[in-house]
Amino acid sequence: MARIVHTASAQMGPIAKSETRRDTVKRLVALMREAKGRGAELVVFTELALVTFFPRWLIEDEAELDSYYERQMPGPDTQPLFDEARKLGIGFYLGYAELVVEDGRKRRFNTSILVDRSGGIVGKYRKVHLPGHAAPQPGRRHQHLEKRYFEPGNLGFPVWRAFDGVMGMCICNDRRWPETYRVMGLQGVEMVMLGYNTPYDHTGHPDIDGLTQFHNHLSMQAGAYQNATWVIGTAKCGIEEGSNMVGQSVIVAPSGEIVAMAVSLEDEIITARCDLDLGRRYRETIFDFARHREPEAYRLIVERKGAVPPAA
Ligand code: CDT
Repeated sequence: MARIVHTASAQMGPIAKSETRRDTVKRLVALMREAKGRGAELVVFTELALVTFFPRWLIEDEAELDSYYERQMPGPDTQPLFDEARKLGIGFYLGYAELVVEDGRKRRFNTSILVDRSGGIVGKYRKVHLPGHAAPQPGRRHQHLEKRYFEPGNLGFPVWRAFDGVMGMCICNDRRWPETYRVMGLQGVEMVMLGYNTPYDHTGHPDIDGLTQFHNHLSMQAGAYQNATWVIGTAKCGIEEGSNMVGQSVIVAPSGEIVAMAVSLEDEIITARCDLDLGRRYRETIFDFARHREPEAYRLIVERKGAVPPAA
């Protein structure tokens, strides 16, 4: 029997600094309802979906910084999302800033969860590849202080059996790294969900920044194709507190083809009928890892670090 997951990407327009979490959750619930109305059984929200992208500022007051984080999930403000999911019978991916006491200390992670159709948490992922800086950079209009506000994720790249398939998660900058997809690909992932907040000026080099949209799609399409997996990429976009962020949320098939793409820079639902068996024809032929990967060769190359002799 075909394993079809009707999936939605719920792109978000800007979240103002002044917007309350409660109001943002109302927006998420409205998007969830629209996704369900269009036949989706799984909706992918964005990275840090509950608040404005606060790493763009240096925040020195700890109480202010803490206010952007969730201490429990669900908590009082996010419970309506879980209640609605259960009522509608729709699952979701949600990105948020997580504050926990672990190993006897306060720890901060850029986190996502996967929730099933009954409102139960299936799995949690913590962002591994943190971009930006730990200290403010002089001369930049907007900072990108993820290395200051988060620790690298300590949960690896697990996959979960859910929605009749093998599901994986990553977050924003992770999508640019082949290791992200390959570690999940080696575990047989069939759908990778991710959210992103990508300012157009993220490198500070105009020639690279001019390719922001291209690189956004390139990384997700390559990750999908090379690992025979669906990739659902959901933006927070538009001009948020003066920072211009890329949209073009996409649903990418295991062929690497984009099958749905957002066209606005606002809250917008896109959907696709994702056949989880579509990856098989790649996994059993060109990307049959068991037959064609050469782990021994990779190991030798890594061991011979300096294989290219330094110039005389
Ligand atoms: N949020 C996030 O990870 N954004 C990065 C761009 C910032 S780099 C300073 C991204 O890879 O899209």
